[in-house]
Order: sequence, then structure tokens, then C-alpha cells
Amino acid sequence: MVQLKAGPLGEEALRPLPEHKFTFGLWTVGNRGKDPFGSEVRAGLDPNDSVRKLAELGAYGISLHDDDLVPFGSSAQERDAIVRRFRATLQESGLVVAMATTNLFAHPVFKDGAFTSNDKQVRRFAIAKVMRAIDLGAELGAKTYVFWGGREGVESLAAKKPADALNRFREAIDFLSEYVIDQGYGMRFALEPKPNEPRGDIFLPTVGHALAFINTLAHPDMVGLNPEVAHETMSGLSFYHGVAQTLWQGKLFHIDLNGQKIGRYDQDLRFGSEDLKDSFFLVKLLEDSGYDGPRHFDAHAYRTENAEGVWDFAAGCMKTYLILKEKAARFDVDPDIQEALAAASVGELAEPSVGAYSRSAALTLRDATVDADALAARGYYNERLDQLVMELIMGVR
Ligand SMILES: [Mn+2]
Repeated sequence: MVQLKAGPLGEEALRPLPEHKFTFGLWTVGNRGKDPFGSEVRAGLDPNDSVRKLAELGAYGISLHDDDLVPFGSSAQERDAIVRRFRATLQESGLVVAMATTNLFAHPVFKDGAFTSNDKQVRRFAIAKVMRAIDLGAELGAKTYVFWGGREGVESLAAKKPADALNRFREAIDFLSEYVIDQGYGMRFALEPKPNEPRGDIFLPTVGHALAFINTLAHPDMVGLNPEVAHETMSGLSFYHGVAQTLWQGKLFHIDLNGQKIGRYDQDLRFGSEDLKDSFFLVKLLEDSGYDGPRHFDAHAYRTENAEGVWDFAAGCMKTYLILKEKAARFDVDPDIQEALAAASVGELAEPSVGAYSRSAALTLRDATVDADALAARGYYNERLDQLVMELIMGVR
């Protein structure tokens, strides 16, 4: 076996630091283990305690829904007192609020949707709630505002005309874009696709649907994506490919990292705990791409865990990311892997196929004789390449 220059995966390289930009939703470490079949198994956490503990573990920041910090229905006075105390905790701990979002799914008023409820009064209430939540996010310094349309969907296909729903979704995003511009907040929006759960079918179900939707908006430059491992994986899609295309289109504004088995309910498992190979290439992609946004974990501890297990979960998300980051660096210096990449002609895909159009180039190409059988005879050595990747991930090289 080749001995690589890169050192062992020492504790130093695997210690999370603010510069790694790891962030957690308040709702993630605050998850109390409730599921459709059982009640809470853990006590609730004070958001101020969560901030202090995450700072201790080496996180960079947190994210929140409006209601995670300020309970639904709080008075203006209560809100201000809560926010004042929270800002003081952030300042003491050094954590930032990297992203904010709105809870448009928990209250029964949103049972038919928020931006796409058939009831116009509900739609207006939802947009107003988002404006107040954007104000809160701006006050706390959030630069990215996420839209996850959890209730924007149907069980009965007869219940909503999809084109009307998409028009109302677009109307809401366009209106809120103007609000952010008008207030001078300098925030960007990130849409978070999901195929189903809690609705039977949700609008903008995948990265592809959401990217196409952005092109129809009044301020497409302000709007990108917040893709999530679990959501694309639920659809049976490669999250790595989804994120790669999002980056290619300049639309990776934020990312939700977690773990998920294909075809299951939304599991929100610890990052890297399921598809290790897709997670490895995801981390390599993020690190190679120059993406400098938060590495945001939207997941929660198993329902088996007590309060202690929650912090094992949080530390595990960050440690796995850093291990995969180290392994991604080894990928680039492993001579056997580099040789296998060359044998697979990976670099050749970066070369233009035909170059710029000219009539003479086109006719020469069209009329040239090609020995397709000779081309077909070559191998691409993908077996050799993939085995080496697996050996790298499994820790034997
Ligand atoms: Mn999410």
C-alpha cells in the first residue's frame, strides 16, 4: 500500500473551529424526539443554553425559525425581552445567526398551506408573518433567509390547481424580495425543496423544480437554493449531483446536511451516518468549489437519546464532516487514485467536444469517418477507480 504524505487523521485536524462554519438550527439540538407515534422523550432546551453549548463544541453559528426563539403569539414586549437576552448570549459566546426562516407549518392555520392556501386571508397572514420574521432575522444579523414550503402542497390532487399555486408562491417570493430591498436588509433567499411530508405532495419537490422556478421570479439574482441531503435522497436522487448542478448554476446559497435512507420518511439523521460515499463526494465538492457559506446541520439525535446524546449527535456531525474533508484532501494526493482518474479519462471531460461553431468545422466533423468499434473497445476502468475510493473512505489507504 502507498504511504501518503498526508498525516494521520489527528485530533487537531478533527477539532471543529468557527472557521469551519458549522451551524445548527435551534430546532435540531432542541428536537425533543416526538414522532407521529410517540410523545417527547427529552426536555426542551433554552435557546440561550443551546448557543452556549454549541459554542463550546466549536460551532460557528445557529439558525432559527421565528417561533424557535419567540413563541407564537408573544406580545411585542415579550418579543423584545427575549431578543435582547438572546443577542447578549450570542455576543458572549461569539456565535452568529447565519440563517433565519419562518415557521409556516406548525400552527393549524397553515393546514391547507401558507403562500398556497386556498384561503386568501391565510396567504396574507403567512406573508405578514414572514415579513416580521425577516425583521427578526435582520436584527440578529442573518444574511440568508430560507423558505421551506412544508405545507405548500396537497393530499387531494383536485384541491389545488398547481399553476395557481405556483403563481401564488411566486407572488409571495416577489413581494418579499421587494420588502427586503425596500428595507435595505441585503439578505438573500434560499428555497428548500422537498418531495413530500408533511403533505402528500409538496410544490417545488426537487432541486430541479426549484431551479427552474427561480428563473420565473422578478428578482432571480436574490434567490437561490438550500438543498437538503434527506429531501433529495427521499426522492431517490443523488444529493451530490443535485448540489453540483446548484453550484454550476451559481445558486448554492445555503445547505442542509444530514443523513437519510432512500425511500423512507424524512429521517434527518446525523450527517454522514447513511450514504458515506455520497457524503464523501458532497464534502469534496463543497471544499473544492470555494463555497464559503455555512455547513448547516438540519438533523436531530435519535429518539433513543437523552440530553447527553444530543451533544454526541452534534459533535458527530462536525467530526464526520472534518474526517471526510481530510479524506478528500488525500484523494487529490493519492498517486493510485490519480492514475485511475487518468485511466478513466476524467480530465478529458473538461475539454470542449467541438469548440466554436463554423460551417467548415461542422461539415468536416459531419463527414469524417470514425471507427466506432475501435472507440467501443476501450475500457474506462471505473471498477478500479471506485474500489480505490472505497478503500480511501474505509480507511485502509
Ligand atoms: Mn431542512
